[in-house]
Amino acid sequence: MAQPTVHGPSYSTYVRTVRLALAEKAVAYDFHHVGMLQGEHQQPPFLALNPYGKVPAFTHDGLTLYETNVVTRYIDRAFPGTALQPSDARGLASMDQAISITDTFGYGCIVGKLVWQRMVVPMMNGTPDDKLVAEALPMIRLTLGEYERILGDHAWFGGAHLSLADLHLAPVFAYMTGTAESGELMAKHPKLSAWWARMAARASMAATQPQFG
Ligand SMILES: N[C@@H](CCC(=O)N[C@@H](CS)C(=O)NCC(=O)O)C(=O)O
Repeated sequence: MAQPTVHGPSYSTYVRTVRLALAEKAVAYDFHHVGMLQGEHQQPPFLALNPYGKVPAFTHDGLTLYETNVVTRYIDRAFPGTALQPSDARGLASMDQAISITDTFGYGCIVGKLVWQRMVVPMMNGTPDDKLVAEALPMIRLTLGEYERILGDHAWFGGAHLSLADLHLAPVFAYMTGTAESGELMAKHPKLSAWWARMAARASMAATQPQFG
């Protein structure tokens, strides 16, 4: 079987989620950089893979997929290696809940507002908008509280074993924990903090470090 290809920039959280799934399953893949900050994801070559212009896209043996949630589930089903989805209904529900919260609420306030203002704007020589950050904090607090509740006393979001939910959240946390606000935000959530320490130490995280420039 041919190797799959991930299309997108390494600095995208969603691209990193797909790469984490491949790394955790020890699947070899090709990585095709798409310069999102330069607008390449809105150009015809990438739009031919994902007409919605969002990274990542994923190709494998004539199959083209997009939407990270779809791609990571395909990877888990199509390739041998450790299962990344729990087999019990409750574990799966926790996994799905954490992924859905991230897509619907967490990504926008944590990456779209906090991380964007604190990291991306300064990288592009701009001045962060503190008002936008302040506006994002209540939703971030709510979301982190929900993560803490869903995790409960489990080691991972799907239960006793690492699951796709951990891989969806980790790239978001990797950026969030680099912001000045993170210490205060995470201090209220000891279980989530312990989860992040476990997750950040995995070899797959070291293998998928974002590269800028
Ligand atoms: N629903 C998409 C979201 C992907 C997404 O938002 N990717 C961001 C980068 S992390 C992106 O493409 N942003 C570019 C844009 O919105 O123009 C998925 O699950 O893959």
